[in-house]
Order: sequence, then C-alpha cells, then structure tokens
Amino acid sequence: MKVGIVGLSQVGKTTIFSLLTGLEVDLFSQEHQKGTAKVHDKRVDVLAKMYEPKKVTYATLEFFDTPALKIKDIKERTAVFNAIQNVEAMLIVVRAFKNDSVPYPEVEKPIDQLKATLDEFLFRDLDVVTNRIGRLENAKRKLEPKEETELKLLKRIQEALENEQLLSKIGLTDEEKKMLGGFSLTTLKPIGVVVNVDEEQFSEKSYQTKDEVIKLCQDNGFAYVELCGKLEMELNALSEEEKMEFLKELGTDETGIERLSRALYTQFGLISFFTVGKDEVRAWTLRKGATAVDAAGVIHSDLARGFIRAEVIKYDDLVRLGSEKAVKDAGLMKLVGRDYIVEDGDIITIRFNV
Ligand SMILES: Nc1nc2c(ncn2[C@@H]2O[C@H](COP(=O)(O)OP(=O)(O)OP(=O)(O)O)[C@@H](O)[C@H]2O)c(=O)[nH]1
Ligand SMILES: [Mg+2]
Repeated sequence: MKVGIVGLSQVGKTTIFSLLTGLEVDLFSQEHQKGTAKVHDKRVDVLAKMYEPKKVTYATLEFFDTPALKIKDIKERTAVFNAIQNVEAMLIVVRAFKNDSVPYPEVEKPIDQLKATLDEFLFRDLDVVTNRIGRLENAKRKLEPKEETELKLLKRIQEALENEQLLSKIGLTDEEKKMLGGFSLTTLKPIGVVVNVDEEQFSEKSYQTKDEVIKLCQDNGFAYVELCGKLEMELNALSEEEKMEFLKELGTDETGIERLSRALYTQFGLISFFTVGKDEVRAWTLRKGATAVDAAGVIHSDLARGFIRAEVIKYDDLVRLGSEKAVKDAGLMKLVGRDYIVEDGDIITIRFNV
C-alpha cells in the first residue's frame, strides 16, 4: 500500500520518512521521495528461527514524502496533493517537540496543526469536486444519465465538505465510492496520525493538547502513534544488541517506528499471511476480506490461474505444537477452496496446476 506523509512545515515529515524507509535524505531538498518500509512483525522472526530459511521477507508499506502544506495556500496544496495522487492512505505528522532552533510550524499546538492539516484535506477535496461539478454543469451538451447521477452525488459531497465532514464518515455506498474512485479524494482515504514528541514529552507521556488530539483520532477512526524522532534517530545508529538494551530500559521491545508501521498496517485494513520453507519465510499483504485465490494471486498470477486448493495452518497452532507435522497430526491443517476468507496469521501453501 502506498502512503503519503503530509503535514505543516518543520514537523518532522522527512525525518520520519527517512526512519521508516532507512533512506538517507537531504532535509533541505524539496524533491519528492519515495521508499519502502518493512512492517515489523515478530511472527516473521519466530518463523525464521523455526525454518532457518535462506531469505526472510517482511511485509512492506511504500511511503512518499512531501513538502510542507502551508495553511490556505492553494498553490502549495495543489502541488503537494498532485504529487501523491496515487497514494491509498495518508500519514499526518504533527509536531509536539519543542526546540527553538527549529522554526515552528504556522500553528503551534498539536491539535491546531492536526486540524489545519485536515482542513487542507477538505479544501483539496472541495477543489476537486467543485471543478468537476463546474465541468459537468458547463458542458455544452445534454448530460448522460450516468453523468446526471454523478453530478447529484458530487453536490451531496460538496455540501458535506463545506460542512467540514470527512468523506469517509458520510456513509457512502461501495457503488458511490467506486463512482468517485478516479478523483483520488483525500478524505476518503484511511488516515494515520503520528505525533513527534521530544524526550521529555516521551518520558512524561504527555504533550500540550494530547487529549484533544487523541479524541479527534478516535472519533474519526485514525491510527494514532506517538514517537520521538530524535530518539529514534539515536536508536537507529546503535547495533541490534545495544538497541534491544536501550529499548528494555525504556520498558518496551519495539522502536516507535516499528510501532508506527504496524499500527498503520492494521488501521489501513491490511492483514498478513505467511509462506514458509527452507528457501524463504515471507509475509504477504492482503486486504481484510480477501480470499485464498487472492492470496495465490499476490504470490504469482500462475498460482491464481491454476488454483486447486490451499492448505492452511494457523501461526498460533504451529508455534504451539512446534512443527507442521504436529499440526497435521493434530488435525489442525485445513484444506480450503478458492473462496476461503484468509485470516491474519494464516500460513498458506497453494496447490495449483498450470
Ligand atoms: N529536537 C527534535 N528535532 C527534530 C525532531 N524531528 C525532527 N527534528 C528536526 O527538525 C527539523 C525539521 O525536520 P524535518 O524532518 O526536515 O521536517 P519536515 O516536516 O520534513 O520539514 P519540511 O519538509 O521543511 O516542512 C530538522 O532539523 C530535524 O533534525 C525531534 O523529534 N526532535
Ligand atoms: Mg521535509
């Protein structure tokens, strides 16, 4: 899944992009950057220990860094959103960290930054929708029935946006969403929020307007994660052992970045299934509700085309019983057909014939 990283100026967007993707970036460059981030999943580590494969592959998310949004600056907004039209989800970065040597964004309180960023999302969608309405209304011909339906829907959406409602919250049907698919509407996409705190805020688990930020995220179904960009950068520079030691002192076994990628993955409606063996242990990504034949297709189109059935064992059963054989002997391996709905943590072997 492709995720756009957006926010006001100097909040830590590029820092978080760099931490997520492991790419070295020039903080002063205005280039758009994209990169791939590993989605932390302890289950993959456990499976890798068990199978000792040649290769271990984690699920990934693809991130796109963007230049800062400036409040009510149409030109900047258009540039930012045009550059990430293809993303399927948004990650908003909000700055809580205090540091007078880093210029503050236009509004300082985290809740105000979040609201201002969401306003830009709403304005963007309103721009797109209003343009399209104008084009339909000014068409010098009679509209086709399909266009009439679209126009009616767009007007309803326009009104919602004018009332500052996120489109993900107005109960659009799947058919309506499909009709809007080509417009890449920002507020229809899943949203995650990351608050960049400083060390003091991190250890006190508190920052200005935190309650309001959390409430807004909960009310709208946004993923919410706090992390300290500076601390994460320091962690990054350590060896694996030093890192684990440091994290233990902090009372956790996961970095903020690992927590972030996992939280987004879940909140964006993604699940993982696994394939295992001596060659490779791998996590693959599916949308919740996808079927066994979808899973086959993710691995290779031949596997979907020639799909016969799939063998499924549950990760928890495998770990509890210690081997595939033990799981089979306990009668816990399932043979499933193409319409089986894959569950997070399924270990799948596809039987196929092409
Ligand atoms: N103290 C502190 N500084 C940070 C933290 N995160 C980022 N910075 C610094 O803040 C400055 C801005 O960070 P960037 O990651 O470039 O922020 P940005 O949102 O990409 O900035 P623009 O793209 O210019 O809008 C840099 O000097 C970072 O080193 C943090 O958690 N704590
Ligand atoms: Mg930047």
